[in-house]
Amino acid sequence: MSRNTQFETVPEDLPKDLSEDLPRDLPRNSFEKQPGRLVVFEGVEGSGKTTQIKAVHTWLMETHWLNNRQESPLFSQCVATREPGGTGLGQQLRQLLLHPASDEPLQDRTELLLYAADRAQHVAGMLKPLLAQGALILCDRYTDSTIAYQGYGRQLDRPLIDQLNQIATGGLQSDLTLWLDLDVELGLARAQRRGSRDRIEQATIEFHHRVQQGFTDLAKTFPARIVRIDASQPSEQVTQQIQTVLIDRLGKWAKE
Ligand code: Z5A
Repeated sequence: MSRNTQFETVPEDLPKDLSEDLPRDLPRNSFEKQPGRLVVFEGVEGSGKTTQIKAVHTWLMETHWLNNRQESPLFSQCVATREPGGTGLGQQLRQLLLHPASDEPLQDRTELLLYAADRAQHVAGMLKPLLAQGALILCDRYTDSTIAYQGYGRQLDRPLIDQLNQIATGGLQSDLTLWLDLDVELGLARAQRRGSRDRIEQATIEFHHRVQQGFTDLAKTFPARIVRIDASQPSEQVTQQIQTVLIDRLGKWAKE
């Protein structure tokens, strides 16, 4: 998908089923008064984050939360972005992290710091300004990925990771995290069907299982923020699960 772009067009093939259930009795907030919201998609490789962000964005643009044809949409715009690589500098860091030019091994702490640098640039340069303008942001990975990959996967010190996440985000947390839960082997098989594997996809299967354990533990620890989505279902059904969660959250946010 194209990243960091506001999707201006409304495609023809919208999933319309659930949008009819959207509540119509919203308070007339203008987005000058309403803060933006950060919705994060997390999960193992190939769990369908990119596919779902695209589908959910398309659906949201047709709803009254965002549709500019409505009198007062709740959000000023909907922006899809990702980590690593949500900014210009971030794209260079992403290249270093996933497709390094040199054979020199990337040390675990170097990897951690590069993800933190990408996040610091993303949060201060893009996420916070957009949220201040009342945007709804759909972000492919955020702080939980660092806990799952560098904490559980690389087994780096958790207090160090929490501290770096805090420094990089300035305390900005997601309003909602959708955890696309999928069996590790299935996800890797899906991702590998696309062709060449990046540096992290080439890690051992034990590494990927530890990452999955990380997401499982995080979802148990933060049940209000992290919602589990069954990502083993066909794509359209995964989208419907996400729509159901979002309709509930958007309704609550509209009343706050
Ligand atoms: N990382 C980290 O270590 N620490 C951090 O702090 C952060 C990240 C922020 C980013 O890579 C890497 O950085 C990532 C974690 C690490 N590790 N790796 N590798 P990325 O952004 O390139 O990759 P990814 O985030 O893992 O995403 P992905 O592999 O591109 O997968 P995805 O976006 O979740 O899935 P997809 O592209 O939507 O779908 C994959 C394929 O499956 C595709 O062919 C789809 O058509 C298909 N698909 C999707 N949904 C379905 C369903 N429901 N059924 C069947 N097939 C499906």
